[in-house]
Amino acid sequence: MVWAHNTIRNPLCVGDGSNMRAAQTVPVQEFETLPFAWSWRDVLRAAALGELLLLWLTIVQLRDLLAAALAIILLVGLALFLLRGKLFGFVFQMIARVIMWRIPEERVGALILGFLFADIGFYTVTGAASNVLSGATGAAILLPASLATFAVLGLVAAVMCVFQERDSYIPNRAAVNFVTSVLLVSSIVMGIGLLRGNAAAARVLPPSDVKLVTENMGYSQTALKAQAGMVRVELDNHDLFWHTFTIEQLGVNMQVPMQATQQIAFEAAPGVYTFHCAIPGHEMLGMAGTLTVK
Ligand SMILES: [Cu+2]
Repeated sequence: MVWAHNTIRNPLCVGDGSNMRAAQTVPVQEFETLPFAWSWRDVLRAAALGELLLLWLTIVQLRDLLAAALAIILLVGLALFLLRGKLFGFVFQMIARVIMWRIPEERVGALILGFLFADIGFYTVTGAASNVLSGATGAAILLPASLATFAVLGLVAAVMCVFQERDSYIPNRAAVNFVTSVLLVSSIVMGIGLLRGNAAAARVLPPSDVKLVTENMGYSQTALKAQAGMVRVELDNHDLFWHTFTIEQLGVNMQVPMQATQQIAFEAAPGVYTFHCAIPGHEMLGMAGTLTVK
């Protein structure tokens, strides 16, 4: 009895055709009911290509150096993930095995993409949320929200590809549901953001004493001047990253998300104050200056 049962279940058997079909159609039927069949690998590949396209647009439109650096890391991760021993795969395989102690280069690729998407996702999700809440306009919502969408999709897909390597090849409902939910949420957020953004477009900031722009990890001015009393500083952040305008002596700390403009007002007595960006590493890259109050 046991043998007979096994024979029917074995797809390689040359027995009764109808039994064979019955045993094989179970998983196939499930895929046929899906409008699209995506595996986690498909999701990761699509997210990486989508993010790459957005970064490329950002490089061309904003001349953003961070976007260029991220795009290079993304390309390396994607190449390792896709080539799998083909074409240049041999070189990558050798490098990857030397660096990563014989971990297959494909998994190295998924890991690189995963860390990159975690990084991009962290500051774009917080940036998009902050910009939506502050009623920012156009690109201030669209850019972080679209980068965040692909980053969230890519991060989860990369985790699945690393930890469930075998199953990550199989098209599945969870992947399709996840992609559609993320796309739905992000289009709702972008829609709300754009509607609110248009309504808030007329919002005018009060005139400021100091106008600063941050671009490619630098302040537009590093020697600021203002009158004693209430000082108003406006910061227009053109970068893909968060920046701050921080004066520790005065307890001033204005955090500005990517593509956003913010203003802060504070009391300052005559003197020379140093300001800097409080994001780790940015002051070291030169994001610091002085504010002279007379
Ligand atoms: Cu900064």
